[in-house]
Amino acid sequence: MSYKIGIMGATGAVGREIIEVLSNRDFPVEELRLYASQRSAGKVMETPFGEITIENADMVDYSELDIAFFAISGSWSKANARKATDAGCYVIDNSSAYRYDDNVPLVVPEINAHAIGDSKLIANPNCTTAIAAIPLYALHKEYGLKKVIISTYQATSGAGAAGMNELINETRNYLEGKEVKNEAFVHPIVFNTIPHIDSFQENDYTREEMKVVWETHKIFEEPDIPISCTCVRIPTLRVHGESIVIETEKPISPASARKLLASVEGVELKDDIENNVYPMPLTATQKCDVEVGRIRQNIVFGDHGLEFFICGDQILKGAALNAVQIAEKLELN
Ligand code: 2RA
Repeated sequence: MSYKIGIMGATGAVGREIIEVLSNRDFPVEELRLYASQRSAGKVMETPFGEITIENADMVDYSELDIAFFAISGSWSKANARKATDAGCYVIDNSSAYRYDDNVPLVVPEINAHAIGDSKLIANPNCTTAIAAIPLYALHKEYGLKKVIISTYQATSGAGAAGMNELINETRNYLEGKEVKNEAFVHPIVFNTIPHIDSFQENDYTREEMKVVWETHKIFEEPDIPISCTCVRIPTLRVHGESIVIETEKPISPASARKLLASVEGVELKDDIENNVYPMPLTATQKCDVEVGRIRQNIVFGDHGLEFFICGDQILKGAALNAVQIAEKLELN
């Protein structure tokens, strides 16, 4: 059996990556249709499935599709998702529009594929959450998470192709002594770090930081684990790094955690400090697995505490790969 697939937002960084992932994972595609704004409609895209003419995303007949990947904006998803599911099409939504809706499953397939049930609309988590969830859930199952504190080092790809281009252009302009103009980020990102991603909330955390809390609770089905996060944008292209400190219910040692994590689907253990091997954006780029390393006993929580660093490709596990993995779990007729 193969399926009619639509990608909404096909010209964006995530949309383009979904096309590649569908091809790399041999997803059974009968027909691939690409959609974007009116501005891009009519242009032709080279894809592993051949040349495809982009169609206007506001003119879709969803009854002609089995699965639609939404990689546009939250407001666009809100306006279109139910239209699509009412027409019998599955929607995998990459925006935050439905992530916190109790009636819509939020899924990392390695963890909670069961949550999909018979829902035709499935939300894909925020990249920062999805990447951290892979090692964290395995540690939670084995040792019980009592507290989680995360600090992130997020790539410009989080703001899409515009964010990546801004880093490249600002760097070029800076080195050529030209004026550096920022648009995608609230400050210049070249030679800078910005502790501000998404909007500030009433509690002075940003929405990006609270997404990690809300989404991890929902995916783990554990609403009471205390989680805190600080999200920082750094001048890298497409991999998010995260420093994670956990306090656990049961005693935990770096050796036992390493042994466990080495066997977890979606984790690549990179933890050999003698040889300077640890997770880095340069090595995690274009990788499906999340690199995990710098595993050590946390000196605050002692034998109930662990500290480690992870790097995950924001466009892959943080978006496109997770979305396609969700599609692989759908029970399509
Ligand atoms: C970011 N997490 O990195 C966001 C993208 N979804 O900006």
